[in-house]
Amino acid sequence: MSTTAESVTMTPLLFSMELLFGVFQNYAERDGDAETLSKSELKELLQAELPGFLEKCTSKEQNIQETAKQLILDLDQDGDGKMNFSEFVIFISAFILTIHGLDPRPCQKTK
Ligand SMILES: [Ca+2]
Repeated sequence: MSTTAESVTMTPLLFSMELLFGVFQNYAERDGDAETLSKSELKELLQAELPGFLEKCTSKEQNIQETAKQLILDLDQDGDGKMNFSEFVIFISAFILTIHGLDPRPCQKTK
């Protein structure tokens, strides 16, 4: 499989990178700003693509919307109140480490 007319060999890593960017864009473009995930776009992405994650990270005092908002606040390096792709990748990398047992506290990671 190749990506462009340049006939780049599609490796598993390149394929994963394209998939990750595609998932981000699919949700980010819903409000017309395809470069960032709003709080509600992030909530939709997490509920569809990482089922159970928001629920697991939501305390009794919070609702899921507040958890999504807190995730953005915790990861928001540029302070725009939204999640850009770089911030999304930081979140996903923490999640991958958790899956592989290298980070035992996925929800705390963002705090
Ligand atoms: Ca958006």
